Amino acid sequence: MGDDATKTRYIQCVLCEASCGLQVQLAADGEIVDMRGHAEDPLSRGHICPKAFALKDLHEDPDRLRRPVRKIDGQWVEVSWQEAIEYVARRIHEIQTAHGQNALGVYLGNPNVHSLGALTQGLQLVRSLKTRNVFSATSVDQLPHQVTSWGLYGHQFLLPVPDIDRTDLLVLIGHNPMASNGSMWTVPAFPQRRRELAARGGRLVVIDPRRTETAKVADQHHFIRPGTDVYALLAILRTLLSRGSRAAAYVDGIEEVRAAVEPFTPEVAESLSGMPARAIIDLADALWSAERAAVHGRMGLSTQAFGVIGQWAVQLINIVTGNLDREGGTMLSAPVIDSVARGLIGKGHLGAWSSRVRGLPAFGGELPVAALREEIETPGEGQIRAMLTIAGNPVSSTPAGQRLGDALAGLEFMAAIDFYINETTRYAEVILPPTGPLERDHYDLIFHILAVRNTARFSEALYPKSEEQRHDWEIARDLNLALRKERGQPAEGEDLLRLQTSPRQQLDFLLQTGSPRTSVRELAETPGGIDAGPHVPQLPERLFTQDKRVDVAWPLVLEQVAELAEQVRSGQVWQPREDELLLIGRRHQRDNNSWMHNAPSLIRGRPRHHLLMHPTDARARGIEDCALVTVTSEVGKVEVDVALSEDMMPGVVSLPHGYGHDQDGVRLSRARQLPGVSINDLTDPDRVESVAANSVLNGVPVRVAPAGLQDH
Ligand SMILES: Nc1nc2c(c(=O)[nH]1)N[C@H]1C(S)=C(S)[C@@H](COP(=O)(O)OP(=O)(O)OC[C@H]3O[C@@H](n4cnc5c(=O)[nH]c(N)nc54)[C@H](O)[C@@H]3O)O[C@H]1N2
Ligand SMILES: Nc1nc2c(c(=O)[nH]1)N[C@H]1C(S)=C(S)[C@@H](COP(=O)(O)OP(=O)(O)OC[C@H]3O[C@@H](n4cnc5c(=O)[nH]c(N)nc54)[C@H](O)[C@@H]3O)O[C@H]1N2
Ligand code: SF4
Ligand SMILES: [Mo]
Repeated sequence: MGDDATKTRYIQCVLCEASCGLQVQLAADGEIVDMRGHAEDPLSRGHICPKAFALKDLHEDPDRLRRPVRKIDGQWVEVSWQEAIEYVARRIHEIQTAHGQNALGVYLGNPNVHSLGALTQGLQLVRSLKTRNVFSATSVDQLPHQVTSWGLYGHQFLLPVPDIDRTDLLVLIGHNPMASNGSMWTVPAFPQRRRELAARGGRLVVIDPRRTETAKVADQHHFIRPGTDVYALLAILRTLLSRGSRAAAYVDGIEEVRAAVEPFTPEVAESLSGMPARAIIDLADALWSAERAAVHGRMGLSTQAFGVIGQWAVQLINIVTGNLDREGGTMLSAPVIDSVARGLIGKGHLGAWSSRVRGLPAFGGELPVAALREEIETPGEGQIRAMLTIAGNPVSSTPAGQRLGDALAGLEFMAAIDFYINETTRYAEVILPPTGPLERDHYDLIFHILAVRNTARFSEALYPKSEEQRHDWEIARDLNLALRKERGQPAEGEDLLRLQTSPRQQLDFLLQTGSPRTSVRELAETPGGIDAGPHVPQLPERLFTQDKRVDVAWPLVLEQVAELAEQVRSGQVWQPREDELLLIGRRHQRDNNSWMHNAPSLIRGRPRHHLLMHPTDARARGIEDCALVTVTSEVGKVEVDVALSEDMMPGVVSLPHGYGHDQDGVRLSRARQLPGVSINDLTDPDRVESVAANSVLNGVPVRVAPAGLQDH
């Protein structure tokens, strides 16, 4: 407890998947006078990172919208909630009536999964819009994970996570948790957990084209040519299968896999990936002989052409070494609210429909966002003529982003649910701003599924919302109700009841029927929440496959593995041209995708927008450190400062994403002063992953030259 003048509150940070518990000291006037990681939190154990302090900046940010705005004659004008909601509902209704339901496109951004109200009333709104043109940040991110879990385990959210607290060998591929704090894996306090791994004699191995912050604390780091992990992983799998298989009794199809990976020798893998054959064999041996080992592949592996094959191979490596569903291996959580078992999240389905223009497959009710621009720009039946974006910034975060922006400018109507006028929402006609993270109640329906320990934590709003504000769930509810009124189909029965039940009440019901049973009240009175212990084995019972077995010989994947083998045999494997470098992304501890650059506490310090480049590549092009260079890809060209770095694999350059805010119409006074460009003005929507069309954001071929030189 604080002294007389201050009050101690326990909340949760929602800025990333680590989901840290925070201890906040409030002065009598409500000012945050101290913030720290909550040491007693059973999941996050006191962890905090610089972004959490920026929650205060976000809360106080004068650029953050608190009332709806409407663009009238090019000027933003504040309007009442009623007027704004009714107007948006009417325009959506008019356009869907005139051109069909699919004429409305929806884009859901990442922060939706970090808001309880977005997952309750927000998703209910999306369903009520009845369009097939739903897109989200999933397809520039973790789609291959979900597809792989669906294909192997029968449910897109049966996602095993490394049991870092008990493993002896942790292998991370295309993942940089020292900066990102973990992903598809809620592992707060990664640095501390990594130190504990070392203290018990365990090892960390990193495979990444950049010597990242995580690579620097690893026992071993291997460079790999971007986009070629699949060859190294198939070679590791092949080497393992030559030793044997420790797959569980519920696993079928190992022999087919053994045959399929036969062509991928460590030597073939070395020639394509740059990872030495010796290192591949040694890593396979280490995985085979470790008592307990866990392999996790993340952004770098997902956002490449063979992202699903790569994620499948990761699962197979864990399966074949006997580490799936085993303490110290990769394990499934048993969350108090089991959104998977209770059917709150669908199992997933692939290709039930396809995008109109390019025929890219839908997964789990969503189309790949790489198809969004062409769906807006290509005339014909089913063309998108209006957009609703919810907590998303696709102009910054999806391939050829600015071209998408140009397409948004040509829409008949666009609305956004967002509290910033940024690179995307500036194209909207109406913006409906929800309350911010400190003004709303929260419970993680998603990240408890991915957490390294079973816990349950409720986070109560630190501040009440002001009279003028609305929560995201209220906006979604009111828009839903207004739309139904427009349609002459008022909401009724269970639907209406759910619309009107606050997320907190819905949560309470879920907690009271959870396991172990608890309640909002109990959690609110328990700082840090309850600890339901470490993970325990749950397979095969928890599988969603019909026969409760795992068939690893998944035809879709094996066909592609055969195709890859054929490409290797015939020498048809894609290679960049001689003058091309491969562009990859990166994250920094003090960036948060595209949207926290207005926070003074985060943009302090040395600039970090640079193109990182190996000195050898720079020398070959006559580029000096700190010079201005042009970077040209198939779709765009940018000018940016270069920083030479031995941490880069030769032949590879890196830009962070979420930069480049200085644009007309963007109302982010501080972010606009930040140097940097958007990497997604270089990434190419035509480059998509082979199974589910996730965007290929890494390994993009580019040419780099000193600025001012004519570039041919
Ligand atoms: N090249 C490249 N591109 C990438 C990536 C990469 O590594 N490289 N990473 C990809 C990944 S992993 C992701 S997740 C995506 C993210 O892509 P997006 O989700 O499209 O973009 P964000 O930058 O997260 O922007 C979030 C938006 O939500 C708003 N917002 C924040 N909180 C709330 C809220 O509570 N409610 C509402 N309604 N709005 C809110 C912010 O103002 C901002 O406009 O970017 C992807 N793009
Ligand atoms: N500080 C901070 N934390 C964040 C975010 C943030 O923006 N800032 N964003 C959050 C979000 S939405 C997400 S999804 C997570 C993502 O978390 P991470 O998966 O850790 O994301 P990145 O830092 O982009 O790491 C991807 C790594 O893959 C490497 N890489 C690129 N191409 C390849 C390749 O072809 N093969 C291999 N093996 N590696 C490759 C890159 O060099 C990079 O180190 O982070 C979350 N946490
Ligand atoms: S790691 Fe940082 S941003 Fe992520 S939840 Fe924890 S405090 Fe928040
Ligand atoms: Mo993400």
